Amino acid sequence: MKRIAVVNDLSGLGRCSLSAALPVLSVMGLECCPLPTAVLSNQTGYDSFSCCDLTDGMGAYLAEWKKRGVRFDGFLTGYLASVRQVQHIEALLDGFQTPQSIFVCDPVMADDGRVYDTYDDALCRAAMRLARRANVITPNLSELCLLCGAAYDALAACAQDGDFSKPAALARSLLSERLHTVVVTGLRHGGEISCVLVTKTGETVVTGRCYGGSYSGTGDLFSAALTGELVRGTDAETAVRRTVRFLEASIADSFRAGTDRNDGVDFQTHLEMVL
Ligand code: PXL
Repeated sequence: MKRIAVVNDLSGLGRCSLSAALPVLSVMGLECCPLPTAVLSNQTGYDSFSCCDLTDGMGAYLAEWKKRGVRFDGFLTGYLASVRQVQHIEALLDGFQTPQSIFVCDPVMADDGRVYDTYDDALCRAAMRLARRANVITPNLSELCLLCGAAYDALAACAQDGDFSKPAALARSLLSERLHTVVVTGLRHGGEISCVLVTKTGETVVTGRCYGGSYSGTGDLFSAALTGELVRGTDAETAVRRTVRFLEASIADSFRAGTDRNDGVDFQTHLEMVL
């Protein structure tokens, strides 16, 4: 069975991070091995939360994995709480990444042109360093701009009109021998939301209907389903199409049910879509 190491937190409520990756990758027939960065009562969008930071334990955790001689076919990283966590992820990659494995990095840093409050300059630099080691990245438009040193506003205005030529060109400029796939996510225009997939061989826009605002955990569900597909050997375009359909169905249900955005989306009833 193929095995994927997923570095993320475990949040008791919010259907995000490891609570999203574990069911999705398991249903796909893959072994999801969590490297938890923190345990929270609920994701941080709610009014309050408890958090137990596990950074200090990450080194010993990895040392045990190394002792066992475990091999991974894929790696997935997302939200980062500190530069020290990035250093542990780099140790994970140093110890286990192979030419055959796929590292998918969701370079979480910003949204709507604003860097998240919890990301200072040092953490952004570390997140970008990590993204440079990836084979696949899934930035939103704000993160793409940070990765490329580009200004956000003009690009966002074009994207809102459904013109994705500039994000596609920026994504292409990031491709390297190692980084072969960039998926720019969450491009809203009119009543739709698109992803732009850029690979060495082409560009594709995949569009779904957009329901309501943004829901907790959708980025984590997206990166988990995409990673699972790519590790299973699905081509990038099919992988993105299936992932977008899965998210679209899950978000549609939550929208119709009036689910609070903090509670995440009703993906559990659509897991057969990624079986
Ligand atoms: O889904 C992203 C995410 C993951 N983990 C925690 C979060 C969030 C988003 O707010 O708070 C703890």
